[in-house]
Order: sequence, then C-alpha cells, then structure tokens
Amino acid sequence: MIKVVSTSPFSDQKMGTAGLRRKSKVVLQPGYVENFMQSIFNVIGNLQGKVFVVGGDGRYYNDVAIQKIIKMAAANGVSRLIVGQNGFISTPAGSNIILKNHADGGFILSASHNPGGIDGDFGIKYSNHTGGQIPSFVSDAIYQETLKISEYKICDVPDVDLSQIGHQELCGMQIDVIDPVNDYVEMMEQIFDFTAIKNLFKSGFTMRFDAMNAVTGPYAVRIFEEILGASKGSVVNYVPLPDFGGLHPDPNMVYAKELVDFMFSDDAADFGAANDGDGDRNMILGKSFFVTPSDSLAILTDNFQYIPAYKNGIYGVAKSAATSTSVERVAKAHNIGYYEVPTGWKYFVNLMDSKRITFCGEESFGTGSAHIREKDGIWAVLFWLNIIAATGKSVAQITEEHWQKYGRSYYVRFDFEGVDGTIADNLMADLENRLSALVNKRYGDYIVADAGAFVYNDPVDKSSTKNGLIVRFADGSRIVYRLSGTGSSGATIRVYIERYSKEDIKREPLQMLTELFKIAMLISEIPERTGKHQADVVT
Ligand code: VG1
Ligand code: CO
Repeated sequence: MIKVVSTSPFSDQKMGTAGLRRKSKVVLQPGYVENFMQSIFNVIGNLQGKVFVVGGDGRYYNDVAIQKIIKMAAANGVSRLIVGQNGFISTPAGSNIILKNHADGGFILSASHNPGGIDGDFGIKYSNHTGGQIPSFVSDAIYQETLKISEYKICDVPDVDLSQIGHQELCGMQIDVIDPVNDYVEMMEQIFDFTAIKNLFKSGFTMRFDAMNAVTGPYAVRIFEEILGASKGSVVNYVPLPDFGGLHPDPNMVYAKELVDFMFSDDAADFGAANDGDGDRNMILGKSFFVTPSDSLAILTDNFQYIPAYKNGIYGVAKSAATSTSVERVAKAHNIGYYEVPTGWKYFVNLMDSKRITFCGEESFGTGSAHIREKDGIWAVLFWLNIIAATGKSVAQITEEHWQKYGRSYYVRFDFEGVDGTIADNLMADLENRLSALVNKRYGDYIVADAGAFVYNDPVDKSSTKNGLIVRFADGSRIVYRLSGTGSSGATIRVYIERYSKEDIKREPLQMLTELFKIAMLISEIPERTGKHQADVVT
C-alpha cells in the first residue's frame, strides 16, 4: 500500500522564526506539504520505533494536511502517532504531550497569530523530543533537503477517522487519537492554586477570555468556566473556526479590538485576556488597563512565590533582545540568572533544559515557563488569576505597584508591513554598517552609548546567532530593529522602542516615545526608503 511518488523541489520551504509559514494558496499546491514532510523525515533518518504528536489549530487546510502527514508517517516507518481528536492540539498542549509521552517530536499545523482561510496563512511547526521547536542547524538541514527532494512516500489508503478517541492502525503504524485538553488541564492543576482561583470567582470576580475563534476555546471553557467557576459566557469566540470567523487571531490592542473595547467600557469585567490562533500568546487586561507583555513577564517573575509550583524558588529568567528590560531589574532584585536571546521561543529551550531559567518571555505577547518548551497563553492567564486571588489586588494595582517598586519601561513596537524584500534587506544591511559611527552622537536629549548587531552565543550548544540591531542611549533607552520571520508575503520591519523612567510612571507610552520614534526613523531612513512615515501596526 506504500506508494512512492516522484516530485520536484519548491524553492521556498525555509522555516522562519517558528516553523514554515506560507499563504494557504501556496501550501495548496500539489506536493507542497508532502515535499516538506518528506524532507523532515529524510533528515531524521531511521523512523522505526519513533513516536510523533500531530495536531493543529483547526485553521483551513488542517484537516487535509493532517491526513497527508498521517499517511506519510506510516509509509516512512514511524511506529506511533498521537493525534488530537478532530486534529486539534494547541501549541503548548502539544509540547506537553511530547514531553509526557517521551515522544520524538511533533507537528503543530498552525500559522499562529496570522489570519487563516484560503486567503490567509497556513503553517507547520516542527518540534523535537525536547518539546520545543528545532534549533536552526536542524531547520537549515531540512531546507537543504527540500531543495533536492525527488520523491516522497505515502500510504495509499482512505482518510483516517479522527473523531473518536482510541487506537487504530494504519499501514503498520499505531494511531492514538486523544483528547487534546485533558493532559493540559491536569498540568495546569499541578502548577496553580485552583482552590484560590475558584474562591476568587465565587466572590463575584468577573473575567472575559477571548479565544478569537481559535484553538484555545475548548481549553478555556473547560478550565475557566467548568472547573474554576467563572460565570457561563466568560469565554467568548470559543468555537475554533477554519477562518477564525474572519478574526485576525493576534491578541493585541489592534486585533483583539472587541475585547479591548469591552474592557475599556463601563461594563468591563475585572479581568480580560485573549490568546492567539494556536494558544501560545496571551494578552492581559484589567478594567481600562493594558499590561504590556514585557511588563507582564517582569510582574509574573516578581510574584513567583504565590504560585504553588514555583514557590520554592526559580532558576532564572530570559527574554528576547527586543523585549523591554523590565524583567532585568526583577532578576537583579531577586538575584537570579538573567539571559537575553534572539527572537523565537526555540532559543529558550537549551536554557530551560539546563535549568538556567524557569520563566521566559517575549514582547510579542508570549510568556511561559519550563513546565513545557513553548510559550503558553492559558498558563499566563492562570498565573495572573492566581496572583490576583492571592493578593486581592486588581490588574492595575499590581502593575502600578510594580512600577512604583522598579520604575517603568515605556515600550511600544512599530511594524512596517508589506515592504519590498530587497528594500528591507538593504535597509538593514546599510543600517548595520552605519551603526558604529553613531556612537557618542547626540540626538536632542539622547546620546548614543552603544550600537551594533545583537549576537547571541548559546551557553549550552555554543551556537552563535545574529538577530536584529540595537541602538542603546546613555539614559538606558533603546531602539531595536529587526525583520520579521513569520510573515508570508513581503517583509515586515519591526522597530521596538523603549524608555525607562524611575519616578515618572503614569504617562502615555506613545507620548513618552515621540522623540525616540523620530530618532528611530532618522537613523534607519525607513520613511525615505519605504515611503512609510507611520507604522502599519502599533502595539
Ligand atoms: C514573531 C514574534 C516572535 C515570536 C514569533 C512566533 O516573530 O516577534 O517573538 O516568537 O512570532 O510566535 P517575527 O519573526 O515575526 O518577529 V507565534 O505565536 O507566531 O508562533
Ligand atoms: Co502562536
């Protein structure tokens, strides 16, 4: 029943910050998924005895791609697949399933926060036995393989029924269809004080969680409403839809507009949160209050003692270079390890495995801990609820007290989207060349203290990665520039701007950063080279 099909390479199957991400219509091309998967299987080599986890966020084409992957895994000699019921598994739940079952890796079919549907994006994230996404040297080898692939193997059988939980066999491979929510819920119960959170809801505390018609709906309904007792209807947009009901499942002030409007209205709940398409990002809101992800990481780290799983101490904390320096001050105060890595969760994996860190986070609405090897949206929401339950304080109070204690990093990210790829590449290359000449230059109130490329040397595998350019000013302010690695068309230039203030903590971030934004544009020549004077998305 095993068919060997000849194929010819696609030139664009290079993985980005988090897996392969392309327009759905690109992925629909005959052989596209097959070539990519066969290249992975070829690089892994002998698949006898190997176990993989497969699922996705339910977006358009998930159902078709998952059947291809199952039939190809069987044809390539994989011993066992653990598949989410109806093909659903969130990215954090997938990481947990890999670790819990000592699987050799897993495939989460998702383009994460990118829109779905036939005109949206599709993607595949590939993790190894660590439960985290593969390091760059492995994705480079897979890319090389995609460029020379000439055939793939597939079992020529009808589609597998994924609607029922249980075991079945396909071409000699065992398939276990599992409930994707159970193990995840069990893990959360072991980390947090569910009794305290239950009591919080009993006392009348209200929340709204926006699942954005994506994968976390079933997880959120089970955990927040059914187990913890948040009132029915607290979780909205909880049915995962192939096109996310037209939503752009990116939990930020721009795309989670419905939730933001509600939380800034007179009827606001006490607490608001949203997750992205595959459930690894989170946004935290209080009544008329937004917590930046960089601050959220710092606040969670500072409050680890309230969480049963962490109360005996944490190893350390890490952030991506583009994330604000808030958490650095917390790490110093607690005298714990502190690391700065390139953008992308895969860079945290070695630090967690080697017990250098417990928490990590990115400005892009990602927070997580060493309970798994992916960022975890619902985990972050539960962490906040646990702190609120333990302290009796509101989101705004917790955040403002944090600023009083540590000062505040005003922080905003500006995205310039749909830029021509060559223009973007040249802009970054030229900027890098000019940076060293900027040192000691004065721009209004700001003097450049240091400027150059960000280079990360991994203390565990000794690999070296260059990602983004950083300009540091004498007062501690920073501008970071980098190109996005998750887009599916054109280039996106991200400009991250930060300014620290010890006492002045109640101002509007955009106002505080007006001058630095102008400097950022001047230094980079973004307006002249792209024709854009304003960012397309500001978060
Ligand atoms: C973006 C974010 C990055 C995140 C990545 C994957 O990457 O900036 O912090 O790790 O998305 O997140 P980039 O290269 O576009 O800046 V997800 O939730 O899309 O898997
Ligand atoms: Co995501």
